[in-house]
Amino acid sequence: MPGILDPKGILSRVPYQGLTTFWRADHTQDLTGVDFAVYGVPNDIEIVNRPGTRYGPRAIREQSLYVGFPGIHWPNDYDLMQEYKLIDYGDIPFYPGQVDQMLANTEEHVGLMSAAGIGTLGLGGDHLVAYPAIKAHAKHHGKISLIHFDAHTDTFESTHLNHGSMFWHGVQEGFIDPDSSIQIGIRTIVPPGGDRFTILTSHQCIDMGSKAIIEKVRQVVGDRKCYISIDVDGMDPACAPGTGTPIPGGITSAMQREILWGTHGLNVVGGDVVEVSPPYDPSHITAILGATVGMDVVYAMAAAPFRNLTRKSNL
Ligand SMILES: [Mn+2]
Repeated sequence: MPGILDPKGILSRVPYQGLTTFWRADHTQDLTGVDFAVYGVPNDIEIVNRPGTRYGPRAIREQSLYVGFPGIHWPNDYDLMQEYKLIDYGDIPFYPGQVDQMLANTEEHVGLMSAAGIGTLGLGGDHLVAYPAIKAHAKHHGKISLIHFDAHTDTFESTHLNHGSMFWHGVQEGFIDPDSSIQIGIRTIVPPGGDRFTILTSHQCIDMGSKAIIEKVRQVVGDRKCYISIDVDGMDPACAPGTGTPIPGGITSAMQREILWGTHGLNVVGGDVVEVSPPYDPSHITAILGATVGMDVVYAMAAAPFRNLTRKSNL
């Protein structure tokens, strides 16, 4: 008697039951009436250190079933799934090892979503998967301001696109505006030219505290169209051990989340959670964290003024 025993459908979200999609969203590529779409890009072949992020999207999806159960993603006061249409688009298709195909297909699929007015959340995959997604959004929204969490700036000049050079390429190609972009949690060398971005090292962040960081983010980005890219290695390896290039001395997951809550009201067009590498984390805590901050990004997209969304109810 499911209708009687479970009038709000809460039991259908029991974490260990049923098929796995992100946050139990419907798996479809039909974009009709969709507000937000989550997609995976299981790519990890042009990285500079340890592989494994190809398993990231699946692990984040699985752990997302434990996040926000039974429907409220604390500290938000409403169930996003009840108020808006969120879908799990599935993974972007590409033949294993074919990075050019991954880039082209990601750009094309995210482009379709962006053109339909949909806010996107990408699940990496290594950080290169952010490049085609931002490029696709820039085609519809114009130059993008980046809110980038990472231990590394990923602005290294290189003839090749990889997970440490893609934001240099994004600036060169003109779809990322470094002057209205901010990088948070950095604790590795800043390459020449990389300082056009506003940079907060992890140690500055710890000194400043979340409120001052949020103020800085809002000041740098303003009301521009922005994209939130979360490399989980921006957080300390104690919080996110399952990643390819961990650097000790990062911000905490608590600070990461507080900063994301502080992005409500900014014009967030899309975002991603990248570099979750399950083979290095048998506890799955990194994937749980990936799902948690991923949902935080979706809630931030729902609060973007340009989207002008109205909730279905006043829950
Ligand atoms: Mn990165």
